[in-house]
Amino acid sequence: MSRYLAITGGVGGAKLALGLTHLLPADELAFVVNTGDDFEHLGLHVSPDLDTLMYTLSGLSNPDTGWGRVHESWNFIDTLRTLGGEDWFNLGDRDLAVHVLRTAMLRAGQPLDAVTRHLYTTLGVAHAAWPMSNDRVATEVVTADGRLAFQHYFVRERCAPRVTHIEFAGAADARVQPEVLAWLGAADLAGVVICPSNPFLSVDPLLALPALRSALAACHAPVVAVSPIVGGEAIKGPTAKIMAELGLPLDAGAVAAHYAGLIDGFIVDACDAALVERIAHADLAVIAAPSVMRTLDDRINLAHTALEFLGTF
Ligand code: FO1
Repeated sequence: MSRYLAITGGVGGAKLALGLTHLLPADELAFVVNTGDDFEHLGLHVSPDLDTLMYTLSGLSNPDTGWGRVHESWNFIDTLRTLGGEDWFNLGDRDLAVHVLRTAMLRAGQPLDAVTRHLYTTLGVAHAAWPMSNDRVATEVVTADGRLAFQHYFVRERCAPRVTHIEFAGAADARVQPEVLAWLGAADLAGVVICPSNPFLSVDPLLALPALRSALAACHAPVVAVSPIVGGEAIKGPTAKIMAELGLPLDAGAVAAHYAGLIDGFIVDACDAALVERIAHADLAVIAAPSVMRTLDDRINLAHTALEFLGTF
């Protein structure tokens, strides 16, 4: 048996994650998920990236947004609005049940990984998805308008403020989910995939955990990342805007450079084939392949490409 670990954040990462689950059974594939986006809102513990992956893998994701649940209704948030409550973060009625239950279980003393396992299992997800840590790590976006908690930057301010830098409060002391370190050190680990999530907002929180970063750097199996930048633009979300604000060149090469020392392989989109030779070097193999995931077949094909690529090292 060979095992694979996939690192994922939000919507883009979940799409490739779904493709991977179509190719690998639950005992051969597990996920480690960003929790830097987690926050306490209206008294509830919300874990957006864990939920995006959960809804995606259980076939319940909202196809229009990529986050939240399909066939959602909005009575709660509409009523909250009429009462003058905070309505900038859209909590759907069905989704709300997840946040209420997670919060209750956490308050009763269960750790986040156990709560996550319960939710995923009851929704029929067989593959393990571990929060990167049970300890609180909070992504904070330092902007020209001041420091903002992640969801305030991302949803309330619609990523408008200019980003100066990004911090991960609590990361230095957070304990990494032990199963993640066990998989990274396992003799039968065949590869690690860094999904095409935002490198700065969604993957960096995991890499900010010192033990996770060093385990990934020391991992004996190959690590490949898929570029979220295609043709100089982000498929979705603010990646390109943030790269411009951080003074980075707007192409896939800047993402590969960001992961330097951690990855052995890098997948750029077929339309960026001209970048392959420029990005590749003695320690980094680069391939170009279709990477825009509109359909389930696109997701499975990209997953297949990533696994085949891992097999070449
Ligand atoms: N994203 C939005 O752009 N607007 C929302 O109102 C919103 C609500 C929301 C509720 C639950 C949830 O699990 C995710 C939600 N998201 C929303 C997505 C979330 O902010 C982002 O997907 C991630 O945090 C970035 O990866």
